[in-house]
Amino acid sequence: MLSGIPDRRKEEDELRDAKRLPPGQSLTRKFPVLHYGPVPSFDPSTWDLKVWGEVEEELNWSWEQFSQLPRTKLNMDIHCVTRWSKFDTDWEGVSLKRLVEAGIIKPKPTAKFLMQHCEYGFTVNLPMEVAMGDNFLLATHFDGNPLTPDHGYPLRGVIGHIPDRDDLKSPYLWKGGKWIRGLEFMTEDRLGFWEQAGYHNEADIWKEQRTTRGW
Ligand SMILES: Nc1nc2c(c(=O)[nH]1)N[C@H]1C(S)=C(S)[C@@H](COP(=O)(O)O)O[C@H]1N2
Ligand SMILES: [Mo]
Repeated sequence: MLSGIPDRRKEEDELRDAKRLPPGQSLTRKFPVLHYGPVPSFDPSTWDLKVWGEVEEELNWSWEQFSQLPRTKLNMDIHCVTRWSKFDTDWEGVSLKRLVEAGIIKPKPTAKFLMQHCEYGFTVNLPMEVAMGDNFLLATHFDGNPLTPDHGYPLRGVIGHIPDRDDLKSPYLWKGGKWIRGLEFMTEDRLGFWEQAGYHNEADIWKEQRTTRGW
């Protein structure tokens, strides 16, 4: 509706004044879907999540086991490199930080980077200190409901910006992999799928680290 446009602009100006709208971004109230390749199906009897690499103990959780892990809720703003931002989004799932604090996942001191491994070989990398932030979640729910298939059901990484938590690095949304099946802890950094294609490795929303090739 045309009458919605001035409202959207006004809200955008308010968010900019509140320092919540990063440069080059604009507000959307929709939730666009973006990924490469098809949407996988989910079978709870065969699904698993593997944890390997620089950990004291490798793990392999069934869906039932994963569903019993301690749960965390998170409200944050998400920012897509294609220039839309969505504010005050509600997520629920499992926090890597909390799993590590609870001794459920035990990274070795040599673990410096995390690779999220997703269905069909999709990968995305993050430094450990970013993946261990309060703004990174292994999410099963969005807005009180299980994720929809195209947003990553049953499990996705999600990362964004928590207002007033400028102590945390805030990357663009692509740094959360949809349809996660593995967490690999690494000593050295390796580039994920979009990073190999020329997306910026750090992806800081405030520095507009979108790509490395100037497009
Ligand atoms: N498995 C997988 N996860 C992915 C991607 C992908 O291609 N495959 N694309 C990323 C990109 S580029 C973006 S912008 C976000 C989009 O998430 P959304 O579709 O829920 O908005 O997913 C990220 N996670
Ligand atoms: Mo993206």
